[in-house]
Amino acid sequence: MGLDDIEGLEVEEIARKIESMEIRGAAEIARAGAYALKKIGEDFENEDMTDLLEELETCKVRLLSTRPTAVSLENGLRYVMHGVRKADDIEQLKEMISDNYSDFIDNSIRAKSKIAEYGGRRISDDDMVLTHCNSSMALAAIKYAWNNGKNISVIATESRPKKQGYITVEELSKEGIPVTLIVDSAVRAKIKKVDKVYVGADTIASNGAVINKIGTSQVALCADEARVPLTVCAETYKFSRKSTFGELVPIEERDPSEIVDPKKFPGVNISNPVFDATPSEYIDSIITEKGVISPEGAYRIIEEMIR
Ligand code: RUB
Repeated sequence: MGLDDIEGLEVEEIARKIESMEIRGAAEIARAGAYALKKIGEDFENEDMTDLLEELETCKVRLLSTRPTAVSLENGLRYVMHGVRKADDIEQLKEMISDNYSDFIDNSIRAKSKIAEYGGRRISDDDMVLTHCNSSMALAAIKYAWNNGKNISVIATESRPKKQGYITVEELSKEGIPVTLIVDSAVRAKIKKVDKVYVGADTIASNGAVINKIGTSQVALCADEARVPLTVCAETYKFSRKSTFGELVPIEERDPSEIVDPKKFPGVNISNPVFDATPSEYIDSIITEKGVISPEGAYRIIEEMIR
C-alpha cells in the first residue's frame, strides 16, 4: 500500500494500517507517517499555532508507537517538523509542513532511483541474487540490472511469519525476472549457487550494524561462510543518529498468533521478534543515494545528518 492508497486518510487510520502492516516496509511507512503530519496541517482549522504544534506532537507520538524498529519513520517525521517552531504565524507554519513533506517525498523517490542505479550496476550478467523479505530498495536495484540487459535470476526467501517473500516473487515475476521461492531454512542449502545477496534495511546503526527482517543475520552468516558478498540497499534516512549516542535499536516483537494459533499449544511460549541485527563484519557494502559505502562509513553519514 503506497501513498496513493492513503490519500485522504486520517492519522489514526494511517497508524492502524502501519500497525497491521497493510502499509509496510521501512520506506513506505516513513512516507505514510510524513503524509499523516501533512494532513494534520491541511485539516487544521483554528488559528492557534500552539494548538497545531501540540496536535502534530501527539500525532508523532502515535505514529512512532506503531512500529518501533524502523528509524526511517522517525527520520521522516523529523524531516517534516524541521524548523516549524520558528514559523511567524499559522499560515507560515502550515506552509512549512507542506513544503517539508514535499521535499521529503521528492528526496525519497530520488534516493530510490539512485540506489537502483548504483546497486543495479554492481550486479553482473548471469548473476544469481538472493534476497530476503521484501525491500523496495533491494528490488529496485535488481530490476535496474534486469532492465539494463543483465541476464540475472533471483532466489527469494519466504520470510516467515508474514511471508513478504510472496510479494517479492510476484513483483519480480511480473517483470519477467526468473525467480525461485525457497523457505527461509533453505538458504544454506542454496547459497553456494548464489553470486550476491541484496537486502534492505529498517535501521542502520553508527557501528555499521544493519537491522532488517528477522532472519537477515542468518542469511548473512551463510553468505559469509560461502564467501558471497552481502549488499544492503538503504536511503540515508534509515541511518540512526540515536545509535551514535548509545541508544540501542528496539526490536519489534509482534503477536504470537502471526506464527501459529497459541491455543494449539497451551502452556507454550511463542516468541515473534520480527527484526534482527547483522553486524558490520558480515556486510560487504551499503548502497545509499549518496553512493556506495562500507558499513564502517555509517558513522560519517550520521555525522552529516547531525551537522
Ligand atoms: C520489511 C523489511 C524490509 C525493510 C526495507 O519488514 O524488513 O527489508 O523494511 O524495505 P516489514 P524498503 O514487512 O515487517 O515492514 O527497502 O522497502 O524500505
